[in-house]
Amino acid sequence: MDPHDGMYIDGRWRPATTEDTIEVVNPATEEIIARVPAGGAGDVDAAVAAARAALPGWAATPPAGRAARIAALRDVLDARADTIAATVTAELGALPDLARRVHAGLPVLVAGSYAELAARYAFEEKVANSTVLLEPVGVVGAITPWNYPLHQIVAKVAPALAAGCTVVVKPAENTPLTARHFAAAAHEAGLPPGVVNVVTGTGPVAGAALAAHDGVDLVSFTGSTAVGRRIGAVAGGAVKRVALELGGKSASVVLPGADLARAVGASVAQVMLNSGQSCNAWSRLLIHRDRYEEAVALAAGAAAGYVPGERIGPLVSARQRDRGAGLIERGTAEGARLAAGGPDAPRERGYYVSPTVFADVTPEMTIAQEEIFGPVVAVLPYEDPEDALRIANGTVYGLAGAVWAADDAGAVAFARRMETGQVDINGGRFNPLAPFGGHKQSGVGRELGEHGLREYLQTKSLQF
Ligand code: TXE
Repeated sequence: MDPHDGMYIDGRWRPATTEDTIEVVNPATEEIIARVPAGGAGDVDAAVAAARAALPGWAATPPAGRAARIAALRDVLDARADTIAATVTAELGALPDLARRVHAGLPVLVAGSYAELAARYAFEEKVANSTVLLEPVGVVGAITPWNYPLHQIVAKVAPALAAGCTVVVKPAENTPLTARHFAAAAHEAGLPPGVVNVVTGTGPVAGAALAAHDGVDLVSFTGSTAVGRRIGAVAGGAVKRVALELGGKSASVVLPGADLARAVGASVAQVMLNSGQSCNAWSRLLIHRDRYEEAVALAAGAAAGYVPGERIGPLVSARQRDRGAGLIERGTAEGARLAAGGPDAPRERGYYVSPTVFADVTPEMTIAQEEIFGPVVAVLPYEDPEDALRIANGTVYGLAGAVWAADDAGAVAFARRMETGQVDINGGRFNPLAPFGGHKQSGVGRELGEHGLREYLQTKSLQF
């Protein structure tokens, strides 16, 4: 059976139990490129049953054996990177270079990091007269979004496998084709049947069924705060483990003495990456009042360089495009000044939004509080570093951020007081082992590295 005709359950491709389908649309052309089955509760049941049946064998596989399979998965993902990148371009709209470097490349790094971690991790600890066993939590329900379609899956599945858990993935509606490539890669990597299962479907049907399923021990969700709250409530009610990676409204804070041009250029670039559809986007740029206009001009100039269709792709869907354009209109209506871009569509076809920079933004405006998930930078002035800290911490979110200062020590002192899960210091480099996740309403739990692995482990202590 062609992998694009069914669901991956118990090590094989099989037809869905429903007749419903989901249309997959290319956001750059607005054309329907595929239809995939919209799985129902029956498909989720079958996938969870397969994952439960596979659990004892996989959990009992020595860590070195699990590490070898994860390394094989990394190798298959690496070997198929060009095909995966082309699929991400087709269903997400990511430009080819970004698709290859980040969308296809990053998961290879992450899978590799968990192959290494599984091999060397101490799944037993000594605590005085006790031995603490770190055991797999069990069956994981992974509900993932479309913004980094492969990374979001691998960032959950790789640590789950390293821990000895088995997994049912419910990928986002917009990007099921990348998820299928992942399933095919897991198969080719020789993971035993049932260890990894992929059920395509809608959030309210397949996603909700998975989150509420009695056979699932841990729900790991990445997506909107609204859905995350609901999943958290369901999981809490069932006394089930839950990890939530939700929205953000991260601040890039440029302190006096920092290299302004470098800080502004890098901050705009960070937001424009993936057309602004990153939960860690530094969508607020905080600048000292003395250099505010200079920074606005730099940001506007940088944004203007992101020509839609050439240097920046579309948003994933008409819905996301409309939401972004609506929030831009709201910004103007609430009194912010457009320094670049605006709500008008920059191209005739495709769900593009113009790279936009807002000046004269005050902390209470909607565009300074709500996640836009589009190529929009809000530049806010501050009076002094204490004021900057108040503004930076003044949202319900706390996922990421950046501090730019004359030296690292000054930036670190400021970063220590930020209510957020990850801060880049003077343009830090990405580290796939650094824990990623939210403070406040940005979520619960961490992904990546050892902290990401621990989410999938539960402890048992033996007293001697
Ligand atoms: O997310 P949803 P959407 C934010 C971002 C974006 C907004 C809306 O601000 O503009 O969310 O995006 C599944 N039970 N982020 O609507 O609906 C759904 O099928 C169980 C931030 O796309 O939360 C998909 O697989 N599952 C973000 C996943 O949840 C349900 C990434 C995410 O979709 C469900 C994406 C339900 N009732 C959006 N309803 C980040 N943190 O990176 C939906 N789903």
